[in-house]
Parts: sequence; C-alpha cells; structure tokens
Amino acid sequence: MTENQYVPYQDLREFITQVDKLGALRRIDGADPRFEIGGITEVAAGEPDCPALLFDDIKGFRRGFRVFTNATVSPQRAALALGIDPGLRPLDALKAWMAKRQTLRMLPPVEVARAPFLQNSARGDQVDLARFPAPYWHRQDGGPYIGSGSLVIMRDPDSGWINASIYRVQVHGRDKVTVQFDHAGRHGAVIAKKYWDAGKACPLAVVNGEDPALFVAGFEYLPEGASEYDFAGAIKRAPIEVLAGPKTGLPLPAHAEIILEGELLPPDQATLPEGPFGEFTGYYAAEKRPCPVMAVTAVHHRDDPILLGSPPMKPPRFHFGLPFRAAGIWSNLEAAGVGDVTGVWQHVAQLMTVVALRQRYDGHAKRAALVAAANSYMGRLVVVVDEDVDPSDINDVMWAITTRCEPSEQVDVLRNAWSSALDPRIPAEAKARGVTSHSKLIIEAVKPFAWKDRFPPTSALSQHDARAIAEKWGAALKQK
Ligand SMILES: Cc1cc2nc3c(=O)[nH]c(=O)nc-3n(C[C@H](O)[C@H](O)[C@H](O)COP(=O)(O)O)c2cc1C
Ligand SMILES: [Mn+2]
Repeated sequence: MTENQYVPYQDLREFITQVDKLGALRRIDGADPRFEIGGITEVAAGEPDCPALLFDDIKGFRRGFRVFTNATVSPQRAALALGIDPGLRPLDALKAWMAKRQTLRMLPPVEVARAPFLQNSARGDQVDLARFPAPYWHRQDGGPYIGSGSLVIMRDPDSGWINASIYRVQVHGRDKVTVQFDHAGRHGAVIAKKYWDAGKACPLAVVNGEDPALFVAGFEYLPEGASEYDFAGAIKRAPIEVLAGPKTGLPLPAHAEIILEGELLPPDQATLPEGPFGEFTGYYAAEKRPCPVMAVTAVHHRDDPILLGSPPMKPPRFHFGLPFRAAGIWSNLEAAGVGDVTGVWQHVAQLMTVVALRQRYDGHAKRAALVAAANSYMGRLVVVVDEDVDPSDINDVMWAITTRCEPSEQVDVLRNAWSSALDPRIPAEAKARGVTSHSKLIIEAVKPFAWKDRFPPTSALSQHDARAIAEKWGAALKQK
C-alpha cells in the first residue's frame, strides 16, 4: 500500500476488521467496567506489541454493547488510521504523514439519506445512559466517562462553521453528562459562549465510536472556522457521510456507533463538579471542578454498538503511536528555513522532543532546538542529535546525550515557556495565580560543530548496515 491509496476502512467497524487482519486484535469477555477495562487497557498498552482490545459481555451490561480500546496506540495502527502503509518503520511513517499533511485538501462532508446510527433511538424520558458501558478508567476518577475519545459537535451561530473535536465527557445521570474544556480558547468553549451570551443553551452532539480519521482530526490544531470533518475527509480522500441529527439538526457522522444529542446549559443555570480524571501525564493535576452540563434529549445507536475508549495513561503510553505533534514541529522547522532535519520525534507522551539533523554551520543545532522548544507543548526536555542517531529510539538518544554533550557547554534553560494547568510540577499556589508556564531544558547532544569531523568515529553499525543485516540475517536470529 502506498500513502496515496484510499484509506482502507469506512468506519470504526471496518478499521477493527483491518486491525484483526494485522493480527493485532484481542477479544476480551467478562471484564468489569469499574477499573478492570481501564487496567487491562493500560497493561496491554505497555506491552511491546501493544494489542488493540475489543471488550464484550461486559459485567452488568448487555452482550453486544462493546468497548474498543488502544485503537491507535501502536505506530502501526496510527499509520493505518491515516491511510499510510502500516509496514513502514515508525520514523518513515511519521515523515510520510508530515508530507501528506502538508498537501491535504480539505474535503467537506456529504449528506446521506440513511444512517446506521438511527437503528435505535430514544428520546426524552426514554433516554438512559446507564445502558452503555461507560468505564471508570482509573482508581481515583470522579465517575464513569462515556467520552474519553469522543467527538463533540457544535455549530458556530454566526458563521455556521462546524467544530468537531475531542473533549472528555463524564456521565452524571441517566440524561446528564459534563463536557470539559481545558481552557477558554478551545473552539467548543468559544462557540458555547456565543450561545450563552445570548441567553441560550448551546445545541451539541457527542459522537462515540467514530471513524478513526475523525478521531485523528479531533486532536489536530485547526484554525477557527476550519472543520475537523473536512480534515478527516482530506485524510481519507473521501468525504465523511453525515445526516442531520433529529433533535439538533447538526451534521452527524452516519456510520458512528453511539450519538448523544442535547444542549449545553449556560453555566449560570447549571454546572456539576467534574473529575478528577487521570491525565496523559500520569497524574491527577486538578481537583473536581465545576463544568458545563449537557442535558441529553436523544440517544441513537447502531445495533450492538461499540464505544471507542481512549483513556489517558501513564507515559510512554499515548493515544497515538505516531507522535503527530512532532510532525507539526518538523513542518515548523521546514517553514522556518531550518534545513537538513532528518527526523523529529516525541517521547514520554509528547513531554520530550528530539530533533535529528545534519549540522551545516555553527549554531544550526541551537536554531532547531529553539523552534522545537517554542512549539513543544508541556515538554520540559528538548534534545538535538546528529543525523546518525535515530530520534525515535530512546536508547540511541541517551547514547548521544551521554557521549556527545558536555553539560558545561551544551545545555540551556529557557524560562516562562509554554506548559499547561495540567503540569504536575507547577505548584498549586502558582497555578492559583494563573501560572501555567514552566522552563525547558535544551540539550545539544551533537558533536561540537567546530571539531565535528575530528570527533572519534563511531564503532557501531550504521543504521543502513544494521538494516541490511536485519534483512539478510533476521530470520536466522529469530530461530530457536
Ligand atoms: C483522547 C483525547 C482526549 C482529550 N481530552 C480533552 C479534554 O477533555 N478537554 C480538552 O479541552 N481537550 C482535550 N483533548 C485535546 C483536544 O482534543 C485538542 O487539543 C483539539 O485540538 C482541540 O480542538 P479545538 O481546537 O477544536 O478546540 C483531548 C485529546 C485527545 C486525543
Ligand atoms: Mn476546532
């Protein structure tokens, strides 16, 4: 398969079939949604082959009401979701995505007449979210979350722009959930505020069990006015099929599994204490907080619906096995004219960024580090390595740090840089004053430019030789 080929799935079900064909699907019956589904998901995500999991016969729920987790946690399945050859080595797959992303042509959705999500509908008093196996993902979570990888759909009242991104959704009762915006700049928060300022509730839909291309799109930073639907269509090179929701009129993905329609109430009418919820840093950074409430007025679902679960987990586990934000930084470096970059990667669930480059001039490495540091959300550690080091291999990176970096000459600390209220190391008192910045450590783990050609030569195999050996002798090495 080439990266130009059509994405080989229509919806989540076909994606699961593809995952099964790759031998990466495990079916698990009888797990408890209270901490067991979350626990099994976290253990599996830490294994080298990191399988995807399809839970059925969930304790206390109807057989057929399923939960799918670790969908895109491996590099191979993250590539599959993007329509990129899952056989590529991870750094090559990320490079292919960086290139594809730069040339994507936004493709608006198309309306269709029929939608599988209307196979089952409940309205008004009939709505009962307790029918769906929303897991308690981590031990100290404040409640069950139906939305851990769900899209929230809203329409801008002025322009008609449809925003569709991922915000977590906690269940509080048979027809009540909360939707959590990290900060007021989230597009969902911006749109909701317009309705609230006009004294109205904000119509919205929560889409669970969406197409993986929508899951990827829901995580992208798109500008205001751009729709994640169009971006997902661009990834697939085929428009997302939508049908107007019977209650809200919002365009809803026809092939999604479970959809809630309703209204997000103005916070001066209602809020509910939300969280805490385990974060992707591996901590609970915030206590219970008041959060906007969605009154659910209709629920639709396919027969035997599948909830796409994507709980945050302790690093290195992350929702996406290819570091998509590193592809963004790679593009930023190219756009800034920093040439000869041979790779960009992020480790520790995006908290560490590594740039590999072929040094051309003195200061080249620092220039790359500064661009990368500027765009490393919450990342305290930025490392630059030479082109013979694989930035996606943490052992290779540590080898470069310990043999090429003289700390008294090649590290810098940048202060007051981009982090978040989720940063566990910012003291609570500082957060209370509005501090959400931290400092970043830059490590130039490169041969010093002035004498790089006299640096002791490496004795290890080159990446090229190592690959050739693996191809020729790999089978012999695997024999028992
Ligand atoms: C699995 C997952 C869960 C997320 N949960 C939240 C969340 O609860 N709140 C939030 O504001 N952002 C969350 N995000 C990040 C946003 O989806 C992401 O930053 C997105 O670009 C925001 O879209 P927007 O620009 O349309 O607001 C999550 C991302 C992923 C992948
Ligand atoms: Mn958006």
